[in-house]
Amino acid sequence: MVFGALRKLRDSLGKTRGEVMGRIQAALRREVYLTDEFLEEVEEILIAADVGVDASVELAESLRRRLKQEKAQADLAEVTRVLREDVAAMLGGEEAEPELGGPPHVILMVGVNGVGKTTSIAKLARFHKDRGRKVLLAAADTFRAAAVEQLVSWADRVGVDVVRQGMGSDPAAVAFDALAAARARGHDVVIVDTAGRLQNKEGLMRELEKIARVCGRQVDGAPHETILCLDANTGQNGITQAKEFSAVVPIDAILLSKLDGTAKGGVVVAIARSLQLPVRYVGTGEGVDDFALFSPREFAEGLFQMEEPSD
Ligand SMILES: Nc1nc2c(ncn2[C@@H]2O[C@H](COP(=O)(O)OP(=O)(O)OP(=O)(O)O)[C@@H](O)[C@H]2O)c(=O)[nH]1
Ligand SMILES: [Mg+2]
Repeated sequence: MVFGALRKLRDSLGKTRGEVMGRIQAALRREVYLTDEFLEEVEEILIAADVGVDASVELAESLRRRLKQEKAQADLAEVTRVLREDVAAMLGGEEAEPELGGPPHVILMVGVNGVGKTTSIAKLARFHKDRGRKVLLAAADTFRAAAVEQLVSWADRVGVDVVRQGMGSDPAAVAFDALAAARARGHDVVIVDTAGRLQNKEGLMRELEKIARVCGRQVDGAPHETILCLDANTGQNGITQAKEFSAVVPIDAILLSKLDGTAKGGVVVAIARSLQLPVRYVGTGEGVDDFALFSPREFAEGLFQMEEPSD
């Protein structure tokens, strides 16, 4: 199961990998030596994959330093190896299971509209259920029509409980009810769904603050894990979202969704560098199992992996 999950992360990087490695390979066909032009091109390729300017410059610089010492002639296997090692080191650590608070361990899922919060909640519910925990979902997106039904339908499919109220009711009240229910019925994990909100909409952002505060009144230290869901396709814009959300509720971890559909998977590096926040989970497809704990090593290997020669 663990190996399957790791393969998902690697597979989901297919588009980004194809783009990055294809271009590096093409550049190497033209340049036999590690020239400045080649290194600049690597830098550009990384920036195009949304690795971020600072990290891209640093990675190209390290290639120059490390490979010039070893040999001047550029070799794809060597370039790939150094990039892998450097990116893994930049991201640091190994994948880690989340530490649980509570009980119940309270997770608050936040993010802008349509990034994949509700789908990711279903995946996360499955993740905890697979570990033998009793999970309860709180349908605190009472804003968007059909949001509650969407969550209830996921809860049914995954086989976990859900607390709901009517459309338009106070989301903080739904969270309050859910936590009370979890305490009464012995749930280990509560995951609170929230409405998508643009980071510059003051009223909705205040509402988020209120939801978090109400959780803290019900359960000590709650929310224990506030997860910001970012869509990998939005690339660098995700960093702005993270900064704005962090100003309202302290974010503990990033869940990067839709890694499967993007050639901009390098944004993981940019996020890790410019925010002091770990990317802890990734979404690798639309299904409930298309989910993985983020592994820096697996990510680096998945990104810089030589394709089978096609000619
Ligand atoms: N390919 C892919 N699609 C995803 C992933 N995660 C979510 N989606 C899709 O993204 C779309 C939006 O997902 P939702 O879970 O409804 O997003 P949301 O953030 O809850 O949206 P709002 O509640 O409207 O703010 C759906 O079509 C999902 O199937 C993923 O990891 N990969
Ligand atoms: Mg939703």
